[in-house]
Amino acid sequence: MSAGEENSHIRSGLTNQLPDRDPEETREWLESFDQLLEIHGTERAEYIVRTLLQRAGAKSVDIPMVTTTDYVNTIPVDQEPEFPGDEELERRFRRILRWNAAIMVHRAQKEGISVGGHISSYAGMATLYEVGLNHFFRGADHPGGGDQIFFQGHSSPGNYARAYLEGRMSEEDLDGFRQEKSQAPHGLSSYPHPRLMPDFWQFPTVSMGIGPMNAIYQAQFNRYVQNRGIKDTSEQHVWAFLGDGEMDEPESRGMLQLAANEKLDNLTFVINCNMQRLDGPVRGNGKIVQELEAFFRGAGWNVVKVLWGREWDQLLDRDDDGELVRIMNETLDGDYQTYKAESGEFIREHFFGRSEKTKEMVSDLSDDDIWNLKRGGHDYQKVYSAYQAAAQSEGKPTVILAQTVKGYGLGPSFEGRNATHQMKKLSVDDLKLFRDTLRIPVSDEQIEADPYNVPYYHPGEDAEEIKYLHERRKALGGPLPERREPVNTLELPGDKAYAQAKKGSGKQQAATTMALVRQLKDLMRDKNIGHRIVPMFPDEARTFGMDSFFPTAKIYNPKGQNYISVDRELMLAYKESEKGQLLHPGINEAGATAAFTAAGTSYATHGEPMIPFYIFYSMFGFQRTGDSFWAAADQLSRGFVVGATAGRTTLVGEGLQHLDGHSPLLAATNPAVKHYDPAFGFEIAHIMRRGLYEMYGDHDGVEIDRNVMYYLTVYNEPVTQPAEPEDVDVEGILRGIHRVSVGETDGPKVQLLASGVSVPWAQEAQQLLADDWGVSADIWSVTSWNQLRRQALDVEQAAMLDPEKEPEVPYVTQKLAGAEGPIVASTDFSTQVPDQIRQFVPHRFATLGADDFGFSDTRPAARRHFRIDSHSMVVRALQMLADEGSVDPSLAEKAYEQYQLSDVNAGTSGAADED
Ligand SMILES: Cc1ncc(C[n+]2csc(CCOP(=O)(O)OP(=O)(O)O)c2C)c(N)n1
Ligand SMILES: [Mg+2]
Repeated sequence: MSAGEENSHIRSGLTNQLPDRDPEETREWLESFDQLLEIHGTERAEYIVRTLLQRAGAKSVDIPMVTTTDYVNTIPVDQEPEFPGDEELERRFRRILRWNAAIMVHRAQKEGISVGGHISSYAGMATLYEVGLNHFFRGADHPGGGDQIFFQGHSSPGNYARAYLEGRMSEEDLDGFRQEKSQAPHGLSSYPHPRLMPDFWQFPTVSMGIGPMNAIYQAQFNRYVQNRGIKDTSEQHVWAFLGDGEMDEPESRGMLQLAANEKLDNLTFVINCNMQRLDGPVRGNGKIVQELEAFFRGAGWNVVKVLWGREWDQLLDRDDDGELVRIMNETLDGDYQTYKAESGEFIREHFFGRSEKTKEMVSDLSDDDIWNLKRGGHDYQKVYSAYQAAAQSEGKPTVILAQTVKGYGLGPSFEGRNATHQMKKLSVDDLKLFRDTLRIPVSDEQIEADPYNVPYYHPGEDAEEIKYLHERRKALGGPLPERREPVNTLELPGDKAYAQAKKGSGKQQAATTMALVRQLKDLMRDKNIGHRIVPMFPDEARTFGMDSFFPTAKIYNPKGQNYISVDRELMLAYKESEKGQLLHPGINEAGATAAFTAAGTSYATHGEPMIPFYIFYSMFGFQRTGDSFWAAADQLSRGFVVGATAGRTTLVGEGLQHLDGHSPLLAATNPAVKHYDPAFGFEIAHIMRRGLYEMYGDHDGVEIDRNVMYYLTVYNEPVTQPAEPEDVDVEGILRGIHRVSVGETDGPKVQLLASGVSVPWAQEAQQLLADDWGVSADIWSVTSWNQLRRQALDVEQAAMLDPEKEPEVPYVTQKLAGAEGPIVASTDFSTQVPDQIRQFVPHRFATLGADDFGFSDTRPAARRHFRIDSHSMVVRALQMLADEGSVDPSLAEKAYEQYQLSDVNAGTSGAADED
């Protein structure tokens, strides 16, 4: 790929049809260019043209973009700032870091332990971390607030090794790597997991692709709190360390536009381009750096390439005719990788040997000298220059593309090898070589005595390099990573904020989505927490009736609203503002989940509790972005997620891909998520109030987990919202089940358990059972099948662990203890949802659910198809009563006929309206 070919689009881009208004002047310019080329050669000519292009850009002369530049460092040598650190001292402790990181992983492979780990990634990225940690990354005590650093997941050994040198971790801690329980309290998590090490890690990163997304939204959120006047974050910078392989994830690239559009110059991606992923080369036949350069630049980012160490400077300086740059441009990544797994001699022959001129250039260098021509990502000076350029970038986020060698310094068995990613052990020979390279004072005897327990090395607190290391971190505001939780409680709204929901909807009908939105509005009016609420919706506000928020709360847009809005005259005009409260990520559930995570962890990251309410189409929540919710849970996020338009039959007219019959099950798999499926507005009010209390209430010494996400499924079918009963069973609502109606017929008893939108069907069924069959049904609203199951399992577990003690009875069992007759449980979800409580129910138990894919039809037809409607409940109840001998078996058959249960057109459960 020569520069000329690469940039050919410039010519096509500039094809212009304007007449030449001054041919004479044009000719003079062309002549001077020709002269320049003739006298000073291609390289100089390229340089001048590039400089002119830069100047043109700076003066806003519109020139089509150059998507890639030559395969050399972006920052010219003469523009490199002076490195302010003590390079020798830094190199000294960096060697120790690399030793201890590798030894920690190696020691964890002892016989009988063998818990894995990664050595090579950190070895290759140590300089990238260290330049940041010694000169750029601010700790939490910095006057401007701490930076937020997304460390690469599988490079965690490097972070632990540093914490050891800093005295934050002991040898015992390092020996607890990946043995979290068996070595507790010294266990260390494999990767950055705030949930497992809440004082250390801030951001979970190891699921590839989530780190880049979350970093972008963290940077956006920092601006959001700034613009809304909640916190001055102007000095805080977000840095994300990513692998070149990780950049293959669509999530890694899919949100770049947002960062550019919002001019997030508080964000830097550092991509470690070691040209390798897990199995082998990232782009063996191509050039990942060039690909990423074009991609990021196209998205509007500032791109800084750090490809070559200082040893190359004088060679490039002598490259008058651009021959060296040409072979640099043309060499494939697969070859670059191989060079570093071979030798100086090999590089002389296969790289420099490609052209007589370049061969000649290195004729006076020894093979060792050639071997020591380093990659830019291992050079302090070059990396420092790049970081400074990133820190000073204005108006654009920066990506640093740093070329490195995977397994750097680990010797020939590791460096650049395809298998290096997964190599966890060092042979005795590797250990000795590694020790020699790093100059670690560990003897052959020490290595040979017990090759699995090779000693760590710490030069002592008084060593010059350790003092320096401490000084640097002190000057930058304390250690990193570090997670703090400065604020935990808020003054929460009292009864008044929830009063409306208690009244019900009177004669009108309203969907639970509406009830939730109304409640949210009331909370947003609260003087203490109202401004802390962050409603967010991926382009569905109108679907959920939240367009009513637009004119008052306004949609956050750092640019404000610079156009004449088409609906400006309307009451519910679409209003954007730099102070807007609503986050509208576009049609972007992944982005919204990332925004949720940033807002939901602000209590820790910024010491400013913010309360996200992320409202989405329930089908596109846990199913689509389950991994992001997993990361949100890891990051100890707090907040509310709302699956609106829930149910497999309720979202009328939509089809297979919209109809959610299983999100409660997906939510159940996330231990930090509490799912509720409320039927009525007053239940919603109690649930939201409890959620806020758990997250930010004063717990008065009682241990209650604050790090929870409340997931509420709400529906768009209008139903009669009853007023809250006088004797409302609040505890029942919050723990998962409460009785909403007692059957008053004098006859056999049955219990109808329902949740969400199926409670009204149970109400119809109660009536039918009484009127047509003389059966008395009680109705229970099961607000959380998931929580009932969890509590019951906890109780069983406790009983197993303490057999002497009188076992506690699960809550659901207690609640249903006195209830008579069989149980029919139904939901608008699949049967697995209610089936979760089956073993804890002391009754005959049948579940009705929508188990197949959803489809488009009217609500009554769909519910009849799945046999979950009120008539199906009646027939099922009669069958069960017959099984028990409480009614004549012919009743069920009669009911089946009478209600035409086999006819989908005979169903009546469900309104035709939407809300
Ligand atoms: C979503 C996801 N898929 C797969 C993995 C397993 N994995 C861990 S590291 C890795 C290779 C990473 O390569 P790269 O991003 O280039 O990192 P580096 O070369 O710096 O180690 C893979 C596939 C993962 N962590 N996350
Ligand atoms: Mg890589």
